[in-house]
Amino acid sequence: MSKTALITGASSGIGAATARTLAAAGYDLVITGRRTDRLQALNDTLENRYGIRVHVLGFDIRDRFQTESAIDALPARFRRIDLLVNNAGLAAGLEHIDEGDPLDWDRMIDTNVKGLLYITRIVSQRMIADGRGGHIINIGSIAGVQAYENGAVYCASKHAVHALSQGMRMDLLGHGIKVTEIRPGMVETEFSVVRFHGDRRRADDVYRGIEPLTGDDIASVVGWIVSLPPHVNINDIEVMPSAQANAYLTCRKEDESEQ
Ligand code: NDP
Ligand code: 8X3
Repeated sequence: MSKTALITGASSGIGAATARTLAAAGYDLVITGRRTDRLQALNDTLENRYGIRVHVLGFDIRDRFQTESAIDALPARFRRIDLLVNNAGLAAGLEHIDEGDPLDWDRMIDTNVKGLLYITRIVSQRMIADGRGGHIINIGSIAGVQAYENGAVYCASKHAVHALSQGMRMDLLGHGIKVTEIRPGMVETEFSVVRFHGDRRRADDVYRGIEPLTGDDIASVVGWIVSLPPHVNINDIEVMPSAQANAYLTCRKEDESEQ
């Protein structure tokens, strides 16, 4: 019997790449996000290319009622979820704490922390009720173990994901549900465009002179983790571009045209 994975934030970046990787591995998919046009296009591509079944769920993960209603309304063939990839998330803003915008703080905390909690609660309840175990993969960040200047609230939200991953691993242990945290470094997706509120030049500058990770790089790590036998769990794993040592230190090649 094929397995079903639910991926939050599959309309771009790491989530979309993970959907492609898991589809290629034969998983049926539930893909979620707010931009349902993109999810529908991904749905069509994956069903045609891999012959799997995909279901699109459009909802804002910050809204508990929307999140729970969406999961409750899943068609019967998608109700049994074997793998939950908690990926939806964002950074908004990059400034000192005294200059931060509380609206940005709300978006980050409501999405990265509370949204992850809302969907984990309802999906883990179903996994437990089915009695067949399962696997939850949380996309954390190196910002979950290192704070950096101008990123206090994003880092706090990912520190929360780090703590939640450890806590839920203990809570779900007796139910045969594995919990993995993946902590990426710099991945070139829409992340920085979102962080800088659509300022693409500022976003591009983040990756200037280095080869960042891609969504596919993280997706291939997800693919490897879920390929391991049931008795093996990767608790957490940090994945960085070779040109990055930690949250503060990257080795950039200078652009000769600028000299
Ligand atoms: P993208 O901006 O490309 O993707 C973010 C995804 O999250 C989108 O599919 C978006 O869907 C979804 N999302 C955001 N807000 C909501 C919401 N309120 N409700 C539902 N879905 C939402 O960025 P990435 O792929 O890079 O980010 C994925 C995860 O990886 C995030 O948790 C991020 O913190 C983490 N990460 C990213 C790193 C990077 O350098 N890029 C490094 C470390 C971690 P939609 O807009 O359609 O709702
Ligand atoms: C994204 C990594 O360090 O660019 O989580 O904020 S960082």
